[in-house]
Amino acid sequence: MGRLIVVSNRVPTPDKSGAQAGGLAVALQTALEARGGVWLGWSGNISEDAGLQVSKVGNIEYVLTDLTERDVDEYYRGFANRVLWPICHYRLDLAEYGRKEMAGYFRVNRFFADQLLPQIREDDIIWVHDYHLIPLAAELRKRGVTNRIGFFLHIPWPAPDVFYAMPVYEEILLNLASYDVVGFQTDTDRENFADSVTRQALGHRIDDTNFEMAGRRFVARSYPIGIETDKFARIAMRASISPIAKLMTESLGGKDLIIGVDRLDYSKGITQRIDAFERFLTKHTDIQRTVTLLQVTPKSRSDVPEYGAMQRALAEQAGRVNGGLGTVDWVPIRYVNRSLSRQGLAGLYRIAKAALVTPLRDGMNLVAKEYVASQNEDDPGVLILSRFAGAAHELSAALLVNPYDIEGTGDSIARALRMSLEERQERWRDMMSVLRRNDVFNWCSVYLADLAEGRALHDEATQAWTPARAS
Ligand code: ADQ
Repeated sequence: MGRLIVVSNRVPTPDKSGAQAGGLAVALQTALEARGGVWLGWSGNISEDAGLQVSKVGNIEYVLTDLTERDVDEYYRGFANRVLWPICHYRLDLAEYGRKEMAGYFRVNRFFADQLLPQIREDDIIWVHDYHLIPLAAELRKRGVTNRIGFFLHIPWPAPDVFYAMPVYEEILLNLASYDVVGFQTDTDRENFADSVTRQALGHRIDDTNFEMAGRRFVARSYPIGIETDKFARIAMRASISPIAKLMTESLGGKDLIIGVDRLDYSKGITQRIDAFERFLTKHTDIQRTVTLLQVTPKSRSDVPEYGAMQRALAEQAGRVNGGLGTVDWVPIRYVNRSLSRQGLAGLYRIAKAALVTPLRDGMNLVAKEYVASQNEDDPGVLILSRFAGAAHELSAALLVNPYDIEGTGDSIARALRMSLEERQERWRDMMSVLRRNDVFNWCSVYLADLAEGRALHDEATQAWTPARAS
């Protein structure tokens, strides 16, 4: 068995403070540790020094590189987060396409390929993560790499007409043919991808999962990502008596808690959620004052202009609702711009009667899964989940809502708060069995099994095809 090489934009290097890594990092580290391997990516630092920072922990070598200010501006803030991210989340209105940024995106991918090349051994398998690095395999193939290379897209793949609005869509699509396995979160994403390929006759579909494009055969399948289900459940059980959960319970003064936890991002539907909560408060006046919404939203990507504007708009919105409906002894919305520890989050999830997970679009949404795993089976809370989150494909026992339907979502809040114990338990058991079946370790091993398979086919199919390069 060859080693595993993981490449992602950012690399979660083990934290000296002992803080626990998220589920994805734990699963990948477990796979890397078992096979031995390398995890390569951006250090998060900006400098003109292209030297690699290498450290070894157990069986895993972490290889980090700084990027220059220009690289970060064009590749990360520019093309990745102002073109690919909004387009994949159906926000064509927010996409700021520029040739300079696109060229920077391809340039940084070439740079990563150059850094990775000396690390690769003959029987290594390479797993590339997310939209920042789509062209990486094509760049490696140009450099003569014939290893198995897989790609996993953590965010949605949009409907073809949305995708085609990106001026450089053809090149992005063709670059994916250099992978052996292209993984998506849901079948809908995979079908959108298939339609994007076939509608413009850029390639063809051999069967459900096998495609041919640009002279290469590859597999495209969905691999819904999971969480560390059992561990999260254990943490939540202990965390329900943690200081933060106690403090929260005391400060609620007997009121019910509804929780929302999201990075500050326009895809998460936080504005619409606050509107829906306000509608619930003004329509269901009998239970209005029995509940408080805690919205925990750490800032992210603050240097991308849309995010800074959204930060201000949300703070104003929460303030307006509190000012209009709050009383001296009751604040409807507690809005917190902070990160919390996993224990802290798990404790809050566990005491919350309902979670509002209402993204306008989301690849998967792990918060939905974490909330379910954190519940007490004797008295579980209700998950109110957007049908546009990837998680809705698996968690169909949640209260599914359309986040654009403000009144409907508001009514679902009332329904959640009034739901019988029996119905809550039935829904929870259903969701929990899905989460136990497909946790993050299962996700990782199913993907890697597909990636490791079919070497013979791959050896035959690897051709000296090189996609046109943006410069
Ligand atoms: P994200 O868009 O970051 O991930 P999500 O799946 O919800 O979205 O994951 C967020 C993670 O951050 C969760 O584990 C959550 O606990 C944590 N988190 C959020 N707020 C926090 C806070 N205040 N304090 C501490 N932790 C917090 C992308 C895609 C998703 C996809 C994931 C994984 O956009 O659709 O599910 O990758 O593939």
